Amino acid sequence: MSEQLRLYSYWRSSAAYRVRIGLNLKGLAYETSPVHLVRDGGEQHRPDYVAVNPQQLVPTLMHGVRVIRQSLAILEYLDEAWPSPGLLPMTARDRARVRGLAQLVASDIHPLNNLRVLRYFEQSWGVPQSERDEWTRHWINEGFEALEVLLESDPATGTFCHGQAPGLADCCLVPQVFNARRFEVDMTPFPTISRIEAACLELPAFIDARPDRQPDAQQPA
Ligand SMILES: N[C@@H](CCC(=O)N[C@@H](CS)C(=O)NCC(=O)O)C(=O)O
Repeated sequence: MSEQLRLYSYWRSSAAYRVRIGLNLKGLAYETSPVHLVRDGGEQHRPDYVAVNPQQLVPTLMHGVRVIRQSLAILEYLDEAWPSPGLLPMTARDRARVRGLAQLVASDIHPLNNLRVLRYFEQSWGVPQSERDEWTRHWINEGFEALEVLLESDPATGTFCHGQAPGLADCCLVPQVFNARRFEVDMTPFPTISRIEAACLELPAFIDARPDRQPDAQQPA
């Protein structure tokens, strides 16, 4: 497992942010290869990156010569390759709960608000910025309403999404709250989500993964 880890990342990508948290929680050193999603029409569309990730999305993780795509698959790969500390709990039932929380964010909230979706609205249909922002807020709110209930009502929720140690669901929650704040979602109706985010952001693994701490952090082009 001594081969180099390299993460194709963009500082504001919430999917890449998930993986940065996971790498940090595992204490794994990695190199960052920035892929600017905005500059020059988006470096994710450059042939050299398309060869690595035909979906033209970040993140992509290189482990030696292995290429791993999709943030949740990358996080589970890290967890299998470096089991301690675990990102998933011990029992099948608990693992299903944590994966369910993670997928609520990664599969059902985030894709609706992705850059390419918002760009399509703008370029194909001329949807103005204010309405695109409203769309984003709508889907974050709807997802967070369910997530708040699931977290608040379940005794398995602890300081973190599941128990007293951060894991896969927290890797997804914190970047999604970052996006919510960026789009000025009112977080007042989501006290449990906000409490867990605050607990995570006290930990170096989460602090070091923050967008503004990344080598490519800057104002968008
Ligand atoms: N399901 C993918 C989603 C990846 C994704 O959507 N990445 C965004 C950034 S958060 C991206 O690269 N967007 C580029 C674009 O929309 O052109 C994953 O979890 O890795």
